Amino acid sequence: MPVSTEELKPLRTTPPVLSNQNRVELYYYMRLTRECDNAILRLYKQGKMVGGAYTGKGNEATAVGSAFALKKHDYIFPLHRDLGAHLVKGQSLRNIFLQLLGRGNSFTGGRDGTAHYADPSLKIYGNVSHLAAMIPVAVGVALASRMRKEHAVVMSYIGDGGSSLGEFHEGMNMAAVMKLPFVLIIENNQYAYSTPTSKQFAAQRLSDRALGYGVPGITIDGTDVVKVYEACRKAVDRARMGGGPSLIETITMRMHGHSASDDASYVPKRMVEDWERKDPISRFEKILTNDRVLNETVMLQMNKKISAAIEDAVQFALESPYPQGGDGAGGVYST
Ligand SMILES: Cc1ncc(C[n+]2csc(CCOP(=O)(O)OP(=O)(O)O)c2C)c(N)n1
Ligand SMILES: [Mg+2]
Repeated sequence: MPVSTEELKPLRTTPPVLSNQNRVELYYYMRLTRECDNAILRLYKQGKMVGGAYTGKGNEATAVGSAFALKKHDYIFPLHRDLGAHLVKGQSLRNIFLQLLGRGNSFTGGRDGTAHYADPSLKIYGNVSHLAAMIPVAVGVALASRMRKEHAVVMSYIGDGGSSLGEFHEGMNMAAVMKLPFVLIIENNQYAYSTPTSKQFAAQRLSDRALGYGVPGITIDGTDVVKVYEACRKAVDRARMGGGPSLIETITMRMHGHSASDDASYVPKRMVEDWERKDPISRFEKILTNDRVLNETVMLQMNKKISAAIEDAVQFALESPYPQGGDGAGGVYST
């Protein structure tokens, strides 16, 4: 049921060229994400985290740059490395830390941790544990959204490991056949837990799979926030205009163990050192400093703002109550 482009006029175009203010925003969200991740690791070591702790170190440019290409009414299905996407989409730090610390007043009421939550008011639909299971759900949302003529785009994410699952194929194929407003980002960060990409797939590039679905596919440097934004904006605009889905592979590195409890001793030291030179945040910082967009005063203000916001959110969450025992039976069935 292809839709004519007449029906899908964009409500507002995202900037084709980023202004300096946009670039500072991108930098700010990457820094905020990194500092949140550091706070998460600290809380984990203090025994305050409920369940495992995951970071998106190395993935900030992909998470932030991609979500920046979305409008408020677009849908996002982020993964466990995509805290930056939650933040860009407008999630508050207080809500993030309530969820991570399993509090009773969090989105899931303490039933689940990490970013396994949904916030329909911001159109954020976090992942469930089962990798790739959300892809067909996201595709279904794209179909529903088109039927409702919302002019919205659905952006979903998957890892290099998760891209081997059947739901990846099923979702991508359905989105392609129905020309749905859907963008799938493959975060190729070299490992799926301890499995390197050489043992995960034989294709040269994961974006080559796009040809098999009849959709555009591109592989980009996932540590370059501007490149990520530009590629995603193109795909999002295309999807919104009725042009159908796209596949975007971002090449990154998981700069930390799979979770806080994984020392990643299976990753060659040399490899980590090489990727450290491509750190998405320090690279962009250099560019913005050379362009005189960032200076010491701006950085100082930003650091203060970030520290204060994280401290407030962590404190608020720590002081919030755990769920009551009896609450566990609630919310099981839809009323
Ligand atoms: C279907 C399924 N199999 C296994 C797992 C356990 N698991 C959780 S994350 C993960 C690694 C995922 O790797 P990748 O998709 O590359 O994402 P990354 O963690 O590297 O960002 C595994 C094996 C799972 N959650 N779901
Ligand atoms: Mg991976």
